[in-house]
Amino acid sequence: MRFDLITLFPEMFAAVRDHGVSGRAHARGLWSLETWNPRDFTTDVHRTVDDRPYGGGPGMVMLAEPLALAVEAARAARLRAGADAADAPAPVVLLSPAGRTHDQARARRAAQGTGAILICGRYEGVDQRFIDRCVDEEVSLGDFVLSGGELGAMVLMDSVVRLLPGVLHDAESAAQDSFNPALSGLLDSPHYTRPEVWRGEAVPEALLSGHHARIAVWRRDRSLALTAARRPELIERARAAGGLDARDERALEQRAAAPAAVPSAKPAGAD
Ligand code: 9D3
Repeated sequence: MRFDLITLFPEMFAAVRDHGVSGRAHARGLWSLETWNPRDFTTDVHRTVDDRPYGGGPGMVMLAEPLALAVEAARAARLRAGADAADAPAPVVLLSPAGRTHDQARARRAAQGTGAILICGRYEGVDQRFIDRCVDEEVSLGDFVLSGGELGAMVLMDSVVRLLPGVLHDAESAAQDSFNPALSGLLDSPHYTRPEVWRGEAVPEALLSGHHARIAVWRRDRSLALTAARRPELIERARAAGGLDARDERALEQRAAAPAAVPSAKPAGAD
């Protein structure tokens, strides 16, 4: 898998290329990353990559031509490297607050492909004619404002690369397995490690029991309670996908009757 980043800040990508799970996978050759700076595709002495918006308004807009030349260079390099088949070019994706929101389903789909050319915008935006002519899809990270597309592109790549075969250790992969009953799209149960008592707080007794079935039931119940309290829409989704059995439904009913001991997610001040 190969990603080509169109960016004014190529140095930022060391974060995902050189660190952690994605960094290890990169070092092992499971994916690659190339950067293309629109500034290197300018022809004027000032190496201009942006200009003022027609119609007025705040901020600057990225020029179409340096972006288009950078995309064309990236596309040609991918073909030369054999990263894509000539008849199946990788998509050109613009990171944009106006895009469809990235999620795990999109990450899974992208992990089946050969990568992408990712366009990272800066300033107020990108000339719409470049988007119309060169971009296949726009992807957002969610409803908050970033200063540019680079962090979005890194989040997207991290979510895709960790799904590639051989990237995760066996243990990590097993935890991700969709057949793992502890998942089915619910939030994970809480985790504990040593010491058994920390600042007066003990580890839940069930986890110390050594009784595997009892531990599994405890985790499932914590997972259901946490999900019902924080992300009720995920309960609905799991139910619609057939991911909740009769015991799960009973546990949820009991929860609804007896107000749950689920910690608040701190802010909002309900505590
Ligand atoms: C005043 C209107 N703003 C739109 C919400 C302007 C604007 C803000 C931020 C234009 C571009 C940006 C830069 N953001 C991204 O490039 C971006 C982004 C984001 O801001 N939020 C969530 N996902 C993404 S992906 C790329």
